[in-house]
Amino acid sequence: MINLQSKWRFFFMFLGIQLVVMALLYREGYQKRVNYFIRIFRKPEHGRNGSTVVGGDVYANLTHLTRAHAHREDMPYCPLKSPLIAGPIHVNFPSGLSLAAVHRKNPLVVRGGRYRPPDCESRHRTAIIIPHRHREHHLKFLLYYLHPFLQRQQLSYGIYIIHQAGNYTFNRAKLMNVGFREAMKEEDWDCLFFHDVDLIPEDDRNSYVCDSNPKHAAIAMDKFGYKLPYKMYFGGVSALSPEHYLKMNGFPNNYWGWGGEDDDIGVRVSLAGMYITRPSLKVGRYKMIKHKLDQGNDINPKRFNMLAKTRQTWKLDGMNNVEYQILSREYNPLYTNITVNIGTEAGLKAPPKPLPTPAKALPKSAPKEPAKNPEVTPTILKNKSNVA
Ligand code: UDH
Ligand code: NGS
Repeated sequence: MINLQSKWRFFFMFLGIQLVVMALLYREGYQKRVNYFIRIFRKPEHGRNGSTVVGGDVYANLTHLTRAHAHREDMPYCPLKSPLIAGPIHVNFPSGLSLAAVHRKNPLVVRGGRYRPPDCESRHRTAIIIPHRHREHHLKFLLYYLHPFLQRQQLSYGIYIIHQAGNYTFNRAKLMNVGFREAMKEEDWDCLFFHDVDLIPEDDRNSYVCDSNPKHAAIAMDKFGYKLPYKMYFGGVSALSPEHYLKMNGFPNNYWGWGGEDDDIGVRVSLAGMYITRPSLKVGRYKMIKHKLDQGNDINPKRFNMLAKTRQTWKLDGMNNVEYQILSREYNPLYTNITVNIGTEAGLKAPPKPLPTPAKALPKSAPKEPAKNPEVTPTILKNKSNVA
């Protein structure tokens, strides 16, 4: 029979255990422990190859980083392998996320979406180039994950959004050419990541640093069952140094609409005497934010014919003939937003309009000079007539 005394003994033993557990939680770091318990109860995600991948919070490890001290000159180089790297990242898309909240989570990111590790001199300077139009919702999520992902890798980095103005057919590859030139004007980046807005990296060991040859980073996407869809696939996310980029004359300017431009870029790599490198399938994992084909980005019916001619066209079309007009450059807290008029197949300037018939003559109040390209309605014109 249990008497009153032993009841109290049990009670104090229970209390003692509670105190020990609480002390352990406190000592080991609250965040880390909570994550650990969450992971135990979360349903594990299964990779296609049977491997179980359980990701952690992309913001774990970063909270202790504080603002840089004034004398950056005496700072040591960052270690070869960042101690902040933790492997798989848990990616989900919670409703109600705002850019302001992403900004609050990333207090060390400065104007224009720039970052330098506060406690060491980074060994790498990486620019992220994101082609964009009407995907603000995706951009928010990408920024939420990409900023801490890059910080964990102890990179000096900048994020550039290259926003196609107007409603004319989208041109992903030409926007990348614009991004390359405009980013290189600002800083001597040693690596450029060309990054779709809807792809979220799921493992921070996927290094956002260039290789000795062009790298295809998004090799294992969830929508392809975490496998490469075909051997020459070069879409989604790729990384080139400025030397690689110029050696292959950049990307093609003439793929308007969906499809084929990434294959053309892949072919250019080998035509320029280089080859594609890739991370492992375990590390090059991405989750795609699901969406349908956008308005203004119809499937390009000419893409197969164009692809068949890449060997003849790559030296004639690319960085050496890219024409565009910068409409604005904004240094937002989380990214640099470059809005650009890339024109149409007919060129930067629209073809001349037929003269109005007398009956339809313009009213006197009409502007004397029509807009240069009626497809493009610039809302913000800060750096006018910046034709590259
Ligand atoms: N993008 C935009 N706005 C657009 C179109 C494309 O921002 O209107 C950018 C964005 O960065 C996007 C990238 O260009 O991630 C690639 O475009 P995409 O996402 O449409 O291409 P993806 O091949 O998806 O990833 C296509 C989905 C349906 C294709 C069906 C054809 N079989
Ligand atoms: C190929 C396209 C690529 C595209 C890839 C994946 O067929 O541009 O599919 O598409 N090439 C051609 O059309 C010539 S996806 O499944 O992401 O819609 O990137």
